[in-house]
Amino acid sequence: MPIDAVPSTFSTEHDFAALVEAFPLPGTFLGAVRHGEGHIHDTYAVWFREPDGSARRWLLQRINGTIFREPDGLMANIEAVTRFLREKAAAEGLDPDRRTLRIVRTHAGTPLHRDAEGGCWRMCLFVEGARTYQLAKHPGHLREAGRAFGAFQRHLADFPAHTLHVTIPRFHDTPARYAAFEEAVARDAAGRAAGCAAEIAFARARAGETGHLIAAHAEGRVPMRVTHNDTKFNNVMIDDATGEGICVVDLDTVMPGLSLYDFGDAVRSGASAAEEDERDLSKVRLDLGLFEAFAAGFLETAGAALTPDEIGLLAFSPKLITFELGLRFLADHLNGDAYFRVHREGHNLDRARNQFALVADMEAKMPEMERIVDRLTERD
Ligand code: GN1
Ligand code: MG
Repeated sequence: MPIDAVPSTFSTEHDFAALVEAFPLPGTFLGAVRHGEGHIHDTYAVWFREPDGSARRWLLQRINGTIFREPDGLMANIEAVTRFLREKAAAEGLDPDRRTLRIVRTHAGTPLHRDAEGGCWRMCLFVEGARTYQLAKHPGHLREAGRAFGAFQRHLADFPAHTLHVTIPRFHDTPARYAAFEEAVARDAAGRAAGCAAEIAFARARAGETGHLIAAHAEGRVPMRVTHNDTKFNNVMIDDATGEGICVVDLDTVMPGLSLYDFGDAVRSGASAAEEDERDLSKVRLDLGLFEAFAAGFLETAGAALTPDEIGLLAFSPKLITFELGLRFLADHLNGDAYFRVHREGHNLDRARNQFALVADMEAKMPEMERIVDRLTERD
């Protein structure tokens, strides 16, 4: 990259010069800037002047150790999965460095660097010439996201799932999330329950639906697979030149799971007409055109691997995970914002309201969502 692409101001949040020294990177360190919109980790782009005078950036992240209690297991998962995906990309004649993450090990040969306070830092290659979007700009984006997440699913279909560490137990277990929400209401740690009676009532009215996917698995109708578990639309990198969804990022929660939660979460985040903390709820709705585009892309790349029961639950899954995330935001608001990073007073309550508004809109549109899936899979 030309050197004038380097930002003019840098972050002073950490001693970045000392941190980057732990990793064998070529060139002279210039500085670090905050990167991305994640709610969990601290992410920075770190800039270097290369020996030839050009500029290059890498991605440095501090893992949130409160949420991820076993950072070594987490990194073992990511290294194993990316090694596997790199081989699949190479076998298809694609560039592994643009199709999945490349983790840079420290001088000591470990995937993590621990700072003096015990903070865990990791480094990876910055995928240039591609970017993530908070909101889809057009249906083509969703189709590409669908193809990328579907390919991720298909590529990992023969990965030995039992070798993965469970980085967050019961991550997408909606009944367990519901129970945690009820506990948060009962504890009312931040004294906020009285201020969200309507949201609590909305959640309670839907308590009976939380077990549908877990039950389908328990009854042997949907299989356990290797899943991503955080398939937000903004976790797909879209190539600037070709518009192709090339790389699925944020692999922290890759674990055994149900493909329907992955499908649903991508629809929740990508096919909503508004961002997930939009306060004007009149803007929050499921865009059926975007839903169709995502489903078409996903079915194109993963469809052959899906069972009839999985396909039968595709339309339902976005509603369930949207409800689950609404429960998590509401519980976190009640707990005093202990989990998700907030940028303003009541941010988690705004997010919960937004997700519940999206649930209500999906409820109204469920027959149309079913029809779209039927049409795409020619079941009608
Ligand atoms: C968190 O930080 P981010 O955006 O990657 C969360 C997801 C939520 C998402 C909602 C480990 O992901 O489960 O769906 O926020 N990740 C974790 O924006 O809890
Ligand atoms: Mg994430």
